[in-house]
Amino acid sequence: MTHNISDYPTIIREKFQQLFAQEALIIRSPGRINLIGEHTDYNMGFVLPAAINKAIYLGIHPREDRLISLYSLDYQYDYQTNLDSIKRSGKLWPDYLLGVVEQIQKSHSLDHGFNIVFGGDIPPGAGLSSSAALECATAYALNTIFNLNYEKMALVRLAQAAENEFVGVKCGIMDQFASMFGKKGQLIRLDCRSLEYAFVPFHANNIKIVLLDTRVKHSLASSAYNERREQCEAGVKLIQAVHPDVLSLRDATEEMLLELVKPVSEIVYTRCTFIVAEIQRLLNACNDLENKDMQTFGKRMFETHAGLKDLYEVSCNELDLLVDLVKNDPDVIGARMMGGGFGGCTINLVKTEAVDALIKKVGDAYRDQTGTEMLAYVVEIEDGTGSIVC
Ligand code: GAF
Repeated sequence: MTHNISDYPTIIREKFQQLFAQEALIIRSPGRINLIGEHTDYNMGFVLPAAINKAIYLGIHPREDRLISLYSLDYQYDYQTNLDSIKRSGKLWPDYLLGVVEQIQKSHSLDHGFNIVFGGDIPPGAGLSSSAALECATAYALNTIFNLNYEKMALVRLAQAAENEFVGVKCGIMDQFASMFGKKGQLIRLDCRSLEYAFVPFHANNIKIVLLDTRVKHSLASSAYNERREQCEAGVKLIQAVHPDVLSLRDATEEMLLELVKPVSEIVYTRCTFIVAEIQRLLNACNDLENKDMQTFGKRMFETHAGLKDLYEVSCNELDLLVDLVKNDPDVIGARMMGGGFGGCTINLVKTEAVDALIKKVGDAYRDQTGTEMLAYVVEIEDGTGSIVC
């Protein structure tokens, strides 16, 4: 069930009262987009994400006992467990919250359980990081109600560790970082090695960020993601035999790949060439932004898509179709698949006056060719995780 975004805090508050007769603290934690720099985070490169105006809203209140009581507004079912028996639920959403509790318990012994009600308007499975948003919301909420004194960066790491260790997806740091640190109107240029970051204003004069949702999520998404990561690590190992100072693909060059990786494994070489090129592409794209050269920036987005499709092989027919349908449209400045891949959304920079017509045109063609109804979200860049005062 979906609700109007502005209603969420009120609906959660009311549901909380109804279920637990308590006044909930409400946390908002947003989804993310990423303009360019895909699969570069776990290779210690750079990314250029931003938090958006689609978010998870989570109400929380401590309990007297050690019970954990969770309720999903959108899926309309609850899940209960105990602080002393946290294990994987085998269900759709509880693991994102329980993984965070498990991480926190590594350094704090919590004395009290808690009640949670949550919901939101981040479409699940669309590649907008609803899971990272839920992890960040949970981490921020527990930190607040139990006065745990974690810095925001520690909460990001904790949320990422929950996804890596409990959920089992070896994701990088981008999604949790963007959700936690997002800032209205600003992209985040994040160095995933040093975790230094800078806000970069998005020169969106007359340009809208339009997400076109394939509505598909192919099942190999998380296994292929972990496999890509392993291939990158394999490439680094081969290079390290001669260049021990190369710690990740961030430090590798095309020459090193040619000389040391290609002779051993063509597939590992192909994956690694994409990453090395993508890290450089992001740096160039940041210069384009600084020069307010959105046309060149947009071209690089198309190049990223081509690399993700042909070299990294994480795209799918539906994503390729959505990019092909806008590729020669003069009102589209740039487009590409976004996030981990194998489904979800494309991100498109579109001239404002052309947005409605473009969505209609692409939606019709997508329906004709796939039989699936495409969805479109025109998103704004918003602040990151925080509590809501209503
Ligand atoms: C997913 C992961 F969670 C991120 O860490 C990142 O690797 C992304 O895919 C690809 O850029 O969203």
